[in-house]
Amino acid sequence: MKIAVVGATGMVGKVMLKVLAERNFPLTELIPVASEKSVGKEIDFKGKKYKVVNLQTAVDLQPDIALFSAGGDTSKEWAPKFAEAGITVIDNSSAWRMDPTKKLVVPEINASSLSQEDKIIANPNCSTIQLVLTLKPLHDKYKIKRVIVSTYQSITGTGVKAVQQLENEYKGEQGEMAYPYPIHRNAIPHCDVFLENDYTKEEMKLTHETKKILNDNSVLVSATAVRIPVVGGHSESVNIEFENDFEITDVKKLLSETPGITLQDNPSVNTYPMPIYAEGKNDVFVGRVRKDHSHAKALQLWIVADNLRKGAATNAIQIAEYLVENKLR
Ligand code: 11C
Repeated sequence: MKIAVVGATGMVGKVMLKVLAERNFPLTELIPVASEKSVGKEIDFKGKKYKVVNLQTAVDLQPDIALFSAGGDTSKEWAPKFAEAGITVIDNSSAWRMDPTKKLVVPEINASSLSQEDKIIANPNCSTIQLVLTLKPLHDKYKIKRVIVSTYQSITGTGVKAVQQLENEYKGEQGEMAYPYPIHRNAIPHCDVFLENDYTKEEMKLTHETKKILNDNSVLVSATAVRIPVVGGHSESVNIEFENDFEITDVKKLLSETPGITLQDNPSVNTYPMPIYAEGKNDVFVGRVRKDHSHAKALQLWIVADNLRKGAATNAIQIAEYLVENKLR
């Protein structure tokens, strides 16, 4: 497999390279792709050096799969060019996610819908992936009516500029701002841009993408997305209202048996997921699982995952692994 990583010098791109190496992806050639200013730079991958190329060179080199993480504009312009050249694109931006002709894939849930004809495959938003992986087994068993989610999102979701802003503020230095307010010692209830309905785009991604991945428009989702000065991962406080009755022991058993989820839930010894411990891990961590005392058919829980791994790079590479294993590429 010849694999191109588009956006190889970016935050997610670097994690993609790390995850490809860790998982021993069956790769015969790596094509790191980045903007013109990085072309010619060398990237170290599994002890070998690879030169960064531009997008057109990457198309000409004919990789089998291109993992895109270079922003929506680059994806909109270049994913179709790669696809036309017969290259399968797995795209981490929001450019194609809600396009009805494109699949939005979390492999544990809906990889089986993929076929050879899918040339541009969308990777969901980070905060959606960890939510939907947890919701899916619960929806199958108890039928979800409504989800209320509040997120506590890592600054790495915004990118290097945000990490730099936090570092500068921590050291008391002036610098470029990624956010309209200080992030050090703060919580900013504003991820991505505001929309006409006064929700943010990040919040509406949680609504729309969840419905698409669960393949059920009847599931209602209302979200509040908050940026906090954390780097290890995104956390989510989630309230889920079901159609059917449930037992808390059954819910915990179900979640603990779900591939991709690690249940960390033992209040008596202070066991619950936290981003500092999720960092660098591929799983989604679930804890604080309890009955909502204010509603007989509602469940309350807490979900944490490394947004650069399962929320981005790992999920994309799992899609690539599925394509290879099933000879769809
Ligand atoms: C964040 N979820 O943490 C974003 C980052 O739609 O792929 C990824 C944005 C996207 O702000």
